[in-house]
Amino acid sequence: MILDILKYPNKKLRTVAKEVEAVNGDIKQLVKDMFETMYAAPGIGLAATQVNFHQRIIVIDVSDDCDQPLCLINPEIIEKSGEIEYEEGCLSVPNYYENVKRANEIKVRALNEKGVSFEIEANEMLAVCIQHEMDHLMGILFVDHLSKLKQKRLKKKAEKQSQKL
Ligand code: GNR
Ligand code: NI
Repeated sequence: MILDILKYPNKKLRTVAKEVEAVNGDIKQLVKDMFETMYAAPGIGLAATQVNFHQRIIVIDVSDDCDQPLCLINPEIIEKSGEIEYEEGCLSVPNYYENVKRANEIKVRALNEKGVSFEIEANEMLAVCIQHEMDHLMGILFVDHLSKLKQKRLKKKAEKQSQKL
C-alpha cells in the first residue's frame, strides 16, 4: 500500500521517532509499504517519520536499477569521517534543492527487515542518504542545515503552497 508523505511545514515532521522494540509482523508490513511508497514517489530513501509513523525505520535504494533495497531499523552511526557537499532534495520538501555538508564516510549499525543486526560502511551518495534519513527520525529536515535567510524564504513559499491545497 502506498502511504501519504507529509509535506513541510507540517509539524508532524518534527516528531522524534522511538526505537523499534521488536521487528514483528506490523513492522514488516510497514517496511513493505515504505519501499512501495519510496519506489512510487520516486525517491532514493524514506524515513518512517515522513509517512507519519514515529519509529526508527528507514528504507533506501540508491541503485540505478532500483534493485538494491536497504532497510535500517534502529540505526546508529558508530563511526564517521570526512566531509562531502551534496545537492539534496526531499520528498517532504518538493521542488527544492540545496547543497548540504555532511560526513563523507560513515559506519552504521542497525537491524535489517528480519530483525537481524548488521553493520554497513557507506560513502558519498549512500552516506548522504543515510544521514538525511536519520535526521528525519530526529525530526530534522535538510533545510534546517541551510542559512536562516534561505529557511525563511522557503517557509514563506511552503506556507503559501499549503494554503492553496
Ligand atoms: O529522493 C531523495 N533524494 C535525495 C537526494 C539527495 C539527498 C537526499 C535525498 S533523500 C530523498 C528522499 C527523501 O526525502 N528521503 O527522506
Ligand atoms: Ni527527506
